[in-house]
Amino acid sequence: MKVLKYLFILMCLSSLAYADKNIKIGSLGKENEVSRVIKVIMYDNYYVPNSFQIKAGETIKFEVENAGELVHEFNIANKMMHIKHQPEMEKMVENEILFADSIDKDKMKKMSKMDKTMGHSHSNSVLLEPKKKGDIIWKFDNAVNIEVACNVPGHYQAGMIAKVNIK
Ligand SMILES: [Cu+2]
Repeated sequence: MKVLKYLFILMCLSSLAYADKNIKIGSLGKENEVSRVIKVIMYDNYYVPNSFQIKAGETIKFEVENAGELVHEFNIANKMMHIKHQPEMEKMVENEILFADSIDKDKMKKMSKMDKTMGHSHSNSVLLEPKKKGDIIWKFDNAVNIEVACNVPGHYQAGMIAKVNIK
């Protein structure tokens, strides 16, 4: 019996990992399909609101404002994608593209010609300097483990995460 239980737990764990890797996080939405606008304010290091209730299939326009004193990201993904994205952000810091409170956009453009990851052009993300605003339109699929998070080095670890509940 013990072995069976162990096997069952193992199967659950591996299917979870599998689901996370192949999960659909949704897709870039179209302006004319927007069913709801949600205003989000980013502070150091949290979001207001800090959770979102979404209906599966809904297209949301997030109007994001950075009211903090640091650069922040509004990135819609699952945990695994966030963790994967973090070294890219670290590389942007190392290459002096991303600073605590600013982004060197000229350098970002130049570097992205050599290394695509340096361009930070992800459809599921907006990266904003303090006092800047940005929009992101996202069509949500019925998915689990979706979270909005900031992957500027240290911020995810500091808890800059907003839960997304899709029903
Ligand atoms: Cu942040």
